Amino acid sequence: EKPDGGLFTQQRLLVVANRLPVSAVRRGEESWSLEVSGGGLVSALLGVKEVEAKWIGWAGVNVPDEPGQMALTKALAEKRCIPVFLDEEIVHQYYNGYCNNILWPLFHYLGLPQEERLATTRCFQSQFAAYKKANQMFADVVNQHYEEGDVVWCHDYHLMFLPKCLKERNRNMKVGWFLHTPFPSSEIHRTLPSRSELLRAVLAADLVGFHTYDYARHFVSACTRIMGLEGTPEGVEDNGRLTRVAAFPIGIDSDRFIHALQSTQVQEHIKELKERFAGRKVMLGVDRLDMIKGIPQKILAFEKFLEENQYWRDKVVLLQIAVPTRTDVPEYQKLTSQVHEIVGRINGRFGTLTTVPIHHLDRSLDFHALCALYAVTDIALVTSLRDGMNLVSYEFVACQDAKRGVLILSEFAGAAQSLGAGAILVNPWNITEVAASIGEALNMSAEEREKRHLHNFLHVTTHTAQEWAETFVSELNDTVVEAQQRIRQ
Ligand code: ADQ
Repeated sequence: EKPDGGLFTQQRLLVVANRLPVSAVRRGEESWSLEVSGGGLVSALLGVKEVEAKWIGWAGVNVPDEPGQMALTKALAEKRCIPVFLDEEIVHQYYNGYCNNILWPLFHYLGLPQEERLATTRCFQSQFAAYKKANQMFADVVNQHYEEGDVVWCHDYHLMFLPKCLKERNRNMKVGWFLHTPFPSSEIHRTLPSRSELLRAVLAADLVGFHTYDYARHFVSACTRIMGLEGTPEGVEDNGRLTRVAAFPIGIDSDRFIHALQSTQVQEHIKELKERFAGRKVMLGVDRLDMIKGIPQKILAFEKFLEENQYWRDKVVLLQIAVPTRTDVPEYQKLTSQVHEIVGRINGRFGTLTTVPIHHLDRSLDFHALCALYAVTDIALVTSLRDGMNLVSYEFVACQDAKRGVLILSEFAGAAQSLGAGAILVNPWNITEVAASIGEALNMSAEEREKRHLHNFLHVTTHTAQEWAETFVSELNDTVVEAQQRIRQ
């Protein structure tokens, strides 16, 4: 039983994230159609037992008029979602600017091109002001819906200011914050002009969570080195108040994938794919088209492999599925053309009249098609330059119980810490090493593949998204109870 017994059994969870797990399309002045996205976070939170979850976030659309806002609010309420309305200027400065142009590259150790760095430095103050304003707008909506005893769980780098905004209004609110990206070394974080203000805002939370122990350690070091606070095994202490800091590695809803494999839709896709690629080994990459995913590096490594292994040229195919994201940002447009150019060159070089070595798709696949692809794959290639965790590697393992394929995994993905023993770990910057690992995977014995797969499958099916969410929420409840006990003593 939980320390706060009865309260926990009826507890409500307010999940606050930049984006709601729905996409909204306007059909008329007061009419909206909504599609719920079934990502890992959604199933994770639906699976938290004894907690009723509500979502608070931006619906991803600009709704300047009141009738439209009211109609959308009503439609979202049926999906347990509460909207935060952000206007275009705020979205531009807060979301495109501070979040995606400053924090995202910084947290993934990616430098900006020189001219952009200077431009970013110039508009830094206005973007940071918009960031704080947007976080305050999220806090206002949380406050309107908060009831005593609720747990408030803030997500990701978009909302680092939120814990402070919430606690200023109500210091008894139970507030947790979780970061889905890496937290970089303190030497990187200290280059950020608003470094201390951001850290202090996060420290207002009761519990701060990261995917890995390393990210948690980097965060604690940033607090101690940049702000002179005290780091303890439990977290960070500031003037006698402890903020608990810990690692909570996320997982996936593995049952959803395992059950889907039995469905006729997936079985039909599998049959088609097997016929299509008969006689060839299938290698797979599934990524959002983002700099952090190391897609050009992956394709260049594949080229090197083909260059050095003539035998395999017509016996292996790389399927690279890349969903475009942030398509209005020039850097992302450049990345798309770069990938297209490399793929075109390699297909021109190694293709024949009837086959090409790389099939590249710029689009998202539906869940069943994705499961089928994972199931027919012999080698998954995850070459992120940095990645908080990387759930694609988990999804691949969940769908591989029949085939027992090999996972080639970047050592810079959080998943390297959990699936490292079963995968072949690589440095994605070293394309010679990645090319060699493709050869190793293709030649790996069935026994070795079996051993590695079973190790990873056990991990993926026991460290699920539901377990992740449950552990975080229960730890947050315990942390608050312990803090109250300390104060009473
Ligand atoms: P992402 O950077 O989005 O997430 P990841 O964890 O791999 O990265 O999740 C991507 C999700 O999108 C997966 O569920 C995958 O199936 C889906 N997806 C990707 N490409 C797709 C395609 N072409 N078609 C259909 N679906 C596709 C951020 C962090 C990660 C962290 C997660 C969760 O960057 O490091 O693991 O949050 O915390």
